[in-house]
Amino acid sequence: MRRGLIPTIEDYVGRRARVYGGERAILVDVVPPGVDGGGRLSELASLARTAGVHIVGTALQRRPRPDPARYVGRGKAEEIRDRARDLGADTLILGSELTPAQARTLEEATGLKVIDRSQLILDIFAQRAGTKEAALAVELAQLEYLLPRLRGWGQALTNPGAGIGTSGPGETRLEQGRRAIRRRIQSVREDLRKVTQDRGVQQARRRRSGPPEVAIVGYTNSGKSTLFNRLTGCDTLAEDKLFATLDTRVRRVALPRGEVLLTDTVGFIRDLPHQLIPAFQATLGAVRDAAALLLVLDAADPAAEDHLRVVREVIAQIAGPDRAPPPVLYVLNKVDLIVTPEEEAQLAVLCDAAVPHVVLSAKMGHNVPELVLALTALLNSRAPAPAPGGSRVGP
Ligand SMILES: Nc1nc2c(ncn2[C@@H]2O[C@H](COP(=O)(O)OP(=O)(O)OP(=O)(O)O)[C@@H](O)[C@H]2O)c(=O)[nH]1
Ligand SMILES: [Mg+2]
Repeated sequence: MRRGLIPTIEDYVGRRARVYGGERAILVDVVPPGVDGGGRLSELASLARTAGVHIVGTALQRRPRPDPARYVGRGKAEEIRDRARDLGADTLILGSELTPAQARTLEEATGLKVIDRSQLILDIFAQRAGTKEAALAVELAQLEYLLPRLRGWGQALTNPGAGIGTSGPGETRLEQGRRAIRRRIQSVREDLRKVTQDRGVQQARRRRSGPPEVAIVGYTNSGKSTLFNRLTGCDTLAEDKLFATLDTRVRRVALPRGEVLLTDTVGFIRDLPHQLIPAFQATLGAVRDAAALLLVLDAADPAAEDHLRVVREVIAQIAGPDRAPPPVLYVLNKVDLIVTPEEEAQLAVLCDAAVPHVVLSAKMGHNVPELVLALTALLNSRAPAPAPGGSRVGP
C-alpha cells in the first residue's frame, strides 16, 4: 500500500473510504416532498457507473431535509441494511455530501461502506487523471477532503472493535496521520504550482502570437468532445460517461475568416466538490481568456434547463465580478434524439433562453456548417475587421 515512504490515503482510512470500481451499491438520496428525485438519482447512477460501480438497488427517502445524525432516518437505515443483505450489496452511495459524523453513524448503522457524492466525483477524477497536472490536482483535492474526516474514519475503520475511545495508541496514530497528510498536502501543492507555472508560460506565449481562442464548455456528457472532433477532424475521447475529458485539449481549426484555437474542456456538474476547483485551472484559464465560448447543451436531456443555469453560473464565477464573460454561442446538441412533443417543447424553451444559438447534432453532423457560420459571425462582431484585401469575410 505504500509508494516508497509516502503514506497513501489507504494507510489511514483503509479501502472502505473510497470507490475503486466493482462495488455492489445501493444508491440513496433524500428529497423534499414535491421535488423530482428521479433526475437526481439518474445523475447519481451515471456517476456511479462511470466509477465502475454495479448498481443493485436504489432508495429514495422523502423528508424536508436529511437527518442530521445519519442522513436518512433510523427506520430507513435499518430497512436499507436489510435490503443490502438480500441484494448482496456492500456499499451505499449517497446523493449529497455527508458530514463526517453522518457518514460514520450511517456506516455503523448499516455495516456498509458509505460513499457520498463528493467522494464519488473525487474518485472518478482520480481514476481518470491522465496527466501529471491532473493527477496532482486530484490528489490534493482527495487529501483536503480527507483531512477533516480522518477522525471519523480512523475510529470506525482502522481500529475496528476498539470502541469509541480516542486515547492511547489510537490517538497517536491519528495525530501522526494528520501530520503526514498535512505534509503531503504541502508537497503536492508545491509540485502543482511548478507544473501550472510552466503551462502558464506556454499559454502566455501562445496568446501573444496565436489566433483567437474559442473554448467549448458545458455540462458533463453534453457532447463537447464529439463537437470538438467534428470541428477538428481528430478523435479525442468521447464516451457515454461523465467526465470522459479531464484535461483540456487544444487544436487549430480553419474557419472561413481565419484560424482559431479550439479548446475542449472538463465538463461542469452541479455541486462540484469545492476541493476540485484547482483541478479546473486549465479550464478556468481557457474560459477566462477565450474570444468566444461554444456552450454545448444536451437539448434532449430532461434536465437541460438546469444544466444551462449551472453552466452559466460557473462561467460567471470564472469571469469574476469585474469582468464580462466572453460572448457565448449556444449549441443545442443531440437534436437527433428529440422526438416526443415534450422534448420539442423543451427545445423551444431553450431556443428562447439561449441566444444566439445553433440547433445541431454533433454526432450525426447535422447543421455543423451553420455552427461554423454563426461562430465566424460572432468573432467578426467583436474583432476589428481585417485590412482590405485581407482574408475573406463570411463563407
Ligand atoms: N445521439 C447523440 N449522441 C451524442 C451527440 N453528441 C454526443 N453524443 C453522445 O453523448 C455522449 C457524450 O459525448 P461526449 O462528446 O463525450 O461529451 P462531453 O461533453 O465531452 O463529456 P465529458 O467529457 O464527459 O464532460 C457520447 O456517447 C456521444 O456519442 C449527438 O448529437 N447525438
Ligand atoms: Mg469530453
